Amino acid sequence: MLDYVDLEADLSEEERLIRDTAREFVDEEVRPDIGDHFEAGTFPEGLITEMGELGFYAPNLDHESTANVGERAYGLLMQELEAGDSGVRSMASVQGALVMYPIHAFGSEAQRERWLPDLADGSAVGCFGLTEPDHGSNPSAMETRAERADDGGGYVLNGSKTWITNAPIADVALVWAKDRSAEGSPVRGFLVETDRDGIETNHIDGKLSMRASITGEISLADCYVPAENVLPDVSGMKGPLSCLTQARFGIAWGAVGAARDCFEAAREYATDREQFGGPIARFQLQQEKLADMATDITTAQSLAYRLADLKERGDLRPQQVSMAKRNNVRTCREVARTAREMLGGNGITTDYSPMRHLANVETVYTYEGTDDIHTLILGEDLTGIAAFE
Ligand code: TGC
Ligand code: FAD
Repeated sequence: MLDYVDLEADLSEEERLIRDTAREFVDEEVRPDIGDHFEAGTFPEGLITEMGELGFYAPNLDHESTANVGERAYGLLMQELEAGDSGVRSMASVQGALVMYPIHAFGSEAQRERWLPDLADGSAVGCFGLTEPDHGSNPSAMETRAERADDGGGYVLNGSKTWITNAPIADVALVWAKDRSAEGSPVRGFLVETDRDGIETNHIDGKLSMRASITGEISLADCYVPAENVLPDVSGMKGPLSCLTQARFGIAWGAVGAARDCFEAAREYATDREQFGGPIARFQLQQEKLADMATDITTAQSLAYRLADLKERGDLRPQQVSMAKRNNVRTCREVARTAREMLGGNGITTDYSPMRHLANVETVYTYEGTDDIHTLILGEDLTGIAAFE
């Protein structure tokens, strides 16, 4: 397995254990039939509780229901899951970074008790509703709104969210909406149980990317939630954007895993496949591709390791996460394309992983902030001038 600058040497026993557990899980439970799920457009739903039992949801949170491991261990977990499929890492990202993290960071004690144990063991599934049909890259323009209910104690939600991972199978949706009852209508987070009246979640079909992942819409029509379902400790865009920083950190690691899986498939194929009387790996053109891929993956992985160290000591800035998300997903996209090419005609099938990773990475390039948006976040950080306004 590619580890060109021996990063393995610096791993603790705990980090190796988590990485090896995730690698074994992917080898035994994901690889054998993920190609079939990708073709069928289904998520292997049996894995949801299995991943919970293995402690794969938000193990980096400090809570009695989670493992409380370090950020590098968490990153290694995301790396191994995405080496299997981006849909599997997405499952863990959404549940952990986008639902459990905000409940842990901004929720009440009652919300933590109600949801964290069930989300941690996979007996409940959560989803994160930020994107709307008319507001993707600019969520602060969202139209979903919360108004005080007549009883004065709760809220009534109206609006719609789209492209929401796991919405159709979720037990709880964390819906971000503008609170019209407060001065300036700040964005607040609402925990909406999906069996309430007034909420509907519909499946989005026809995806040609991230096919082994469930995606849906959320429609809210006069959906009542009691006041105790509002996340009490955050108000404004900082709430959802803080969650995105957590998930983008995981994606920066995950992209390295998918890229590594493509590289390994290409290296093995090039050594086995014979043309012109010998393995194609003997041709300098093929060797250059492998050398470029290995170098780019190693660079991306080094950035991910550095990010984890900064996060561990509390010094990580969102803009640094943007740099890593942008760079590592770009690397993955390029590596997947080159690996697919090296596999020739066989490379376009689900018998090999590169084309599946290549299709998935189009989503990863777009969600959690498009490549363009991360470019502009970096541009603002480097110049002090925001391009968004
Ligand atoms: P802005 O005015 O810049 O900031 C508002 C407040 O938020 C703070 N902040 C952040 N905090 C933590 N992490 C970040 N990344 C943060 N970015 C900003 C900021 O300091 C400020 O705080 P305060 O205290 O001063 O109020 O915010 P803006 O509304 O102008 O946002 C700008 C922009 C364009 C960068 C932002 O909207 C953005 O990132 N857009 C991209 C949208 C996006 O990424 N959507 C993702 C949806 S979820 C998803 O895709 C899940 S897929 C998961 C899966 O399946 O794996
Ligand atoms: P738009 O914002 O309309 O962008 C279209 C194009 O315009 C892009 O190329 C973009 O880079 C470019 N663009 C936009 N603004 C600028 C600018 N200022 N300067 C230059 N170029 C610009 N969202 C959730 O809330 N929860 C989820 O769980 C979730 N899961 C997802 C799962 C999948 C499979 C997919 C595909 C998406 C998911 N999303 C989710 C939504 C995702 O975050 C959005 O698709 C993404 O933020 C981009 O928004 P958009 O699709 O509306 O594109």
